[in-house]
Amino acid sequence: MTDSRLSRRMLLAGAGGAAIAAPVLAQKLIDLHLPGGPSLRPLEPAFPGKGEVIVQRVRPPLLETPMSVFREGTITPNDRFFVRWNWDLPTEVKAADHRVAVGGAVKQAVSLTLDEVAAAGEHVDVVAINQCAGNGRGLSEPRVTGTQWGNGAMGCAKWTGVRLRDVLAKAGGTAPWAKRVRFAGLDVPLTDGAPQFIKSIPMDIAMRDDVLVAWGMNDEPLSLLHGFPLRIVVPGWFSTYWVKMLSTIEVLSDEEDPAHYMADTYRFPAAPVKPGDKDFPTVPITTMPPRAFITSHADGEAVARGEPLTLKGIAMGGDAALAKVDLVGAGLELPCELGPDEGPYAFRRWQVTIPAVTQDLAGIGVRAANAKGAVQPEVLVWNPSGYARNVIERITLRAL
Ligand SMILES: Nc1nc2c(c(=O)[nH]1)N[C@H]1C(S)=C(S)[C@@H](COP(=O)(O)O)O[C@H]1N2
Ligand SMILES: [Mo]
Repeated sequence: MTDSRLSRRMLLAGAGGAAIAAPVLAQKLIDLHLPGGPSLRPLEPAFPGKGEVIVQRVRPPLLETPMSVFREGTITPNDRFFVRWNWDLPTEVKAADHRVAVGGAVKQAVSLTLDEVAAAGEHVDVVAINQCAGNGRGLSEPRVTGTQWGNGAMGCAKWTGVRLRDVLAKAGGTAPWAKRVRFAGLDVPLTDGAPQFIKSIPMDIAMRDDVLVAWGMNDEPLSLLHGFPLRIVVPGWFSTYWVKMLSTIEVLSDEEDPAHYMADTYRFPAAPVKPGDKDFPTVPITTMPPRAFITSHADGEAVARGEPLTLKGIAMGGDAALAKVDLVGAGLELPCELGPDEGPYAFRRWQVTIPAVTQDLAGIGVRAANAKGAVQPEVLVWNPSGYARNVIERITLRAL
């Protein structure tokens, strides 16, 4: 894609219509099988700018991808991709007026147009999973507060952009004492004095080859919902760091970032806690652990007794390549065959055949392990915000 075509497409998208939906009256409901609370959600066939998605909240939008979307392929279509905004988003962003301020511990603060960002360096494609740190939170037992997501707050796309480090170079590079790089977007807080959505990553992560300031999502310009015109992409890290509608890049001189969404939320207990525990030390949510899902069959489905059964699904390594996937449970432990490798941060398909189903398959699941040796745990690592769920997901199939 040439730069001028890129800019033209950016401008076209920027002139586009409203991203914010009028409240929808969904005809259909979907059961997310959330324990301990209301489990039905509207399945909206045509949320503005989207295809069929689960509406968790209209404004600010929280849209979930139905698990059926993950049945085929490894790339999540843009119109089915989950959406999460902490605060509201502007209904229009004019590409021609948009600037990205790059400042803080840099040689010379600059304000860059979209063309300047696009010309900052080589254009890079990365296939990577964007997963909310709270994905699967609604499945926590006991229940925790926050968006009651099923497992559909994740998706995999091809992201196109320039390297963040090339954008930092436009400001003459960072100071030798620079410690972190901080991002903010055009979010519109809904109440006075509400904290701004600001996130930051350590310098060594910011300098990685595959950390991008991206404008492309599956060969289309980012939609407003996904952060038009630019967003940060940090492969292997939870998407809380993937700041959308990027308007500010600030290089910090301190190791610790006091911003609300760094210091107070999106944190995980430093050591295991029990429901009710208080005042325990926490660490920021950062990298993703491995996960795997059965997509060919749903919990409770009937399968043919005495016949072979092929199960299929998707898996991810998290912050390292997927190493293996095993089918476990109901007295089985079978290695799964892995599909094509689309890069360490992408979904990868798996499949396995049980030679003959002799009984109900109670509590079967798939267990992913990654190249760093992380393996999905048997038991949920419960935490009060339901972050980083990666317990083995189990279903029961009835033999008929
Ligand atoms: N500007 C901005 N960027 C943001 C957020 C936000 O509230 N504002 N939410 C983050 C969180 S918590 C998630 S899970 C992802 C969701 O990305 P998506 O909507 O493109 O799927 O965006 C991240 N980037
Ligand atoms: Mo998130």
